[in-house]
Amino acid sequence: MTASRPGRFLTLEGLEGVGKTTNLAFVESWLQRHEIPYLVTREPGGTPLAEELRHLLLNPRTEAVDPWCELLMVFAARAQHLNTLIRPALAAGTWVLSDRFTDATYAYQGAGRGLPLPDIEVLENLVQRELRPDCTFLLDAPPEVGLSRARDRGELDRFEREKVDFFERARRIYLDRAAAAPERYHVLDATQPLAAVQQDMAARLEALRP
Ligand code: Z5A
Repeated sequence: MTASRPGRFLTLEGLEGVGKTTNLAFVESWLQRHEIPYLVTREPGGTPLAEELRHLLLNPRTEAVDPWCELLMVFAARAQHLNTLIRPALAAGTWVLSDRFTDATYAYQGAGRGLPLPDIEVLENLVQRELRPDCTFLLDAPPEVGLSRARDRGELDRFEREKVDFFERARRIYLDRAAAAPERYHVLDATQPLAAVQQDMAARLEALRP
């Protein structure tokens, strides 16, 4: 995966409120300390057009959103993000750190909405071709942990309004995918204190250093 480009592609995944944003700042400070050029981005989003699509995806609306429409919007945003931001950065030797990526599509549109995983894989291959993250940190916790953190924040987005079993299914897929490709995923117990989570992350980051 890394043979033809010098930058590393790292992603953070997990249910809402598990600490993706918090730990992203930790990875960022690790990259700064090691003087590695990097950019931080997120999905859906990462470019002005993809951020507009994010807004359309997350905002609660009265019209029911068809799951296929949701899936295609996610991949439309991803195509823009990948081709205008991520690929050029990796080619230039910049490490890319993304808050969520395609694993979230398997979890939310696949397990959550019930769309067939092989159809998601078709879109993944079409849009991404060979590109996959080099390392994915999966912050794992029962849905109640993150949802209570998210609910403390106030206004809920369209996904945060889903019931707990939607998130249970999403969590299961995340863990299944991680178990199937342990060389790519690093599962972290997000119920631990932050210091313990980050100690675990630092060890994995050291292994990725050029
Ligand atoms: N989505 C999709 O459906 N399909 C896709 O393909 C993609 C995305 C890419 C984007 O939300 C939504 O898009 C997402 C799925 C969908 N659905 N939702 N909801 P997002 O990623 O922007 O938002 P989020 O997942 O809801 O993230 P978040 O709420 O910002 O949570 P977080 O970043 O994981 O957590 P945090 O903000 O770092 O931490 C939350 C609080 O917990 C904070 O006060 C921390 O200080 C605290 N915290 C964190 N870790 C700990 C530990 N270990 N102990 C104690 N307290 C902690």
